[in-house]
Amino acid sequence: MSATKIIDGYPFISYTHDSYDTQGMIAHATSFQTWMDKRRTVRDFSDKPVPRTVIEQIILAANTAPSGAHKQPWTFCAIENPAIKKVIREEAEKEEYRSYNSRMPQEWLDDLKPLQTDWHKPFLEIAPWLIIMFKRIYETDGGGKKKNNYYVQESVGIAAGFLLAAIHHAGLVALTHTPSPMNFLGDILQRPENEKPFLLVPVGYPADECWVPDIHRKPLEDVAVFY
Ligand code: IYR
Repeated sequence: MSATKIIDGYPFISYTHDSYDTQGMIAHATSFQTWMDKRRTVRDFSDKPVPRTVIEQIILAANTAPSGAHKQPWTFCAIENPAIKKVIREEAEKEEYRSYNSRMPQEWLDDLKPLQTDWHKPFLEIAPWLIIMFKRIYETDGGGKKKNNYYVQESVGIAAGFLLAAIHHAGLVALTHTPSPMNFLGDILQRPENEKPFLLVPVGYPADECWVPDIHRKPLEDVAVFY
């Protein structure tokens, strides 16, 4: 049991966690970096089932993300029902067809060519699970009074990062998919007015034959400045 004390009327617990000597720290930091660098966004999914308990643990890991005033302004909808996945695919493809054929400027389409994406989204039905993150803009108290959450975009973005790391850690793969506009997700899943779709993440195993673009990550000197 950790020590507790009351500060200004609020409970605090003493905090300790694992730390390492310098060599251990370098080894941990380096091996984590190497392991994270193996994560890839995947579009070729297997339909092999993934147990619900794994998805629950992944969501609970994402739920550990820090958030503005610890409001945890997110809802994770986990979908394995084929009928719901089918409707989501149909609606997403309608929007994506319009995007690829009239909404996205040529410059954007050119930027996507190396990824070879198009409006077809079969993974929305093939992947065993779709996790859809909703951001909760506000909460309502018992009397129906609205209370805005804080730093919602940042908080949900961090939770999405944790989610992707948890999926990778479980030995599964994911795609960060943002059909645009994606309001149809709230309608299909009958989400309340205070929730807006943030990110659609198909989760599963990679297909037996799975190709990903030969992309490379920027080197440290291009992404970091030390003062
Ligand atoms: N939402 C579309 C287009 C798309 C946009 C970006 I920026 C990407 O990195 C990838 C795709 C789609 O999902 O195809």
